[in-house]
Amino acid sequence: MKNKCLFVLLVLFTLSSCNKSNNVSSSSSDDITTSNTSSSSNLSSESSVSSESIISSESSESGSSSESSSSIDVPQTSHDRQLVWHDEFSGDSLDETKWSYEIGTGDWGWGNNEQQYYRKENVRVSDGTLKIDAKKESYQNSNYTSARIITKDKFEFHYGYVEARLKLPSISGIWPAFWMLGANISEVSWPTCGEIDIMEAINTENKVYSTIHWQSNEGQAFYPGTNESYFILNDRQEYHTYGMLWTNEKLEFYVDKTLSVSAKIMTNNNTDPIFTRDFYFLFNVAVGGNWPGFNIDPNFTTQTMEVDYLRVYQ
Ligand SMILES: [Ca+2]
Repeated sequence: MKNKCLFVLLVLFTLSSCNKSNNVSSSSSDDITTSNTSSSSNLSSESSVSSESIISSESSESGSSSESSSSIDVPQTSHDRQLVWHDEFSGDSLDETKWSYEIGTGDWGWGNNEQQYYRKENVRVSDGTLKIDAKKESYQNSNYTSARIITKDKFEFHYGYVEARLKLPSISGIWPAFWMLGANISEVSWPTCGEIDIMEAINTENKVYSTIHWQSNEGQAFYPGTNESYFILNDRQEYHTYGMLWTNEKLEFYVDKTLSVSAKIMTNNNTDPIFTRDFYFLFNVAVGGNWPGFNIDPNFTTQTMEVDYLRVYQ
């Protein structure tokens, strides 16, 4: 749920429309039905993560693999998937054949009243990981800097199993995110393009959120709400895997192979089937904003989101 009011006509959406609580919940929309479980099932570790060819990171936390996989189709189907795109962040700079930078403050703080200025300088790649550094430093008219990178026009896709291994910052005012936007955003703007938030976290909460946003007849809609779409993680500053299984029927979000949130996509209705189209990835770390608020820790100096890999299987 980052983003994006910047693309929205003010006459239609005020800034507050980016606040989930003010918006139309998908519970009133029949195009998306959902279930939300905190720990219903595990992905077997052999199935989705472990392509033997990828060994750059010791996936020590491969999740519990003992769970029977018969209850969901993820293990069986992902077992047959092939790695089609990935970044292991193994070089010494960001691979710009895969990623582009978004620079500046966007409009209205990227639609969220975010306080940071995004710069290339806040991205580092070293020791096999990507680092996005949010810093307390004055630049242009901002008091903080950070970075936001996207795969728009470089890698866009739909369907498959996606997984990133992340370490997240945790301090009052911080807002790291691993998410996606519809590739047609330039033509139809947000939220018509659709948004898939695979992982978001704010402040020092022990929660990681997964949410989808789209345009409904009533305006911006999203699922689930902030009160129910999270997964409890007491150590988000440590590495965890954040996965998403995307089929023509549903989006399922996983933390360490455990199902967190599921949203069923029904395409045989009168709603634009946006989640059956191409999306692109984004990583960013915002400082302040409508969702985390503006109580930024005065001791904030540098906070880093670290990414070991991002992999897509189809
Ligand atoms: Ca890596």
